[in-house]
Amino acid sequence: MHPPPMARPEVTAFIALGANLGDAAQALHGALNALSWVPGVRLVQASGLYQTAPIDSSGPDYVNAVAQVATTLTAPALLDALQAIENAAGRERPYRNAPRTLDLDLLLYGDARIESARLTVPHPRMWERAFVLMPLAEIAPELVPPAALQAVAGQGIEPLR
Ligand code: A4P
Ligand code: MG
Repeated sequence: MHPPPMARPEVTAFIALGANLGDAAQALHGALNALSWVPGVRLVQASGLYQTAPIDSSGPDYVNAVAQVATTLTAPALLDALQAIENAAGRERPYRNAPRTLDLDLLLYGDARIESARLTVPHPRMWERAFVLMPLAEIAPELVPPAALQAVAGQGIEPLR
């Protein structure tokens, strides 16, 4: 008799969602729904949607949001799931920071620090970006010091009406 496999403990992770092609708000709603169906991922909460000016990027305004999940997946397995959802939404990658139908970035995975070829966590640019920090502060204010929000205060962002 083998003992049953040990269940992995749940880890709290935060995911940034962004889109600026097609019906971006619909893409984000679809992504949240898809996330909630990934085995080993539990959607805990999501911020509202924000309309944001492109940063280091071109094209129409973005729609951005942040989701909190609890997951038994490893960080690389969670990234696989995020990329599968991006691909199912028709994501193409003609060049870096190209306009996109859907971008899902792993911001935080518990308190893990990861530097591998395909994954850097915490997300290296998150503290420079109002489109990440404002929705993150909405759902997890303890993670975003006021000074961090102030540092990105000049960037164009408003709740999507
Ligand atoms: N990768 C490494 N670390 C991570 C991580 N923590 N989460 C690797 C997700 N992916 C990570 O990503 C390229 C590679 O990054 C992946 O293969 C993965 O192995 P990608 O999604 O194919 O390309 P990308 O999105 O163009 O690059 P990246 O680096 O995610 O871009 P950024 O820096 O996130 O910028 N302006 C507004 N207003 N709103 C936006 O959402 N987004 C960007 C993208 C630029 N400007 C924006 C927005
Ligand atoms: Mg990305």
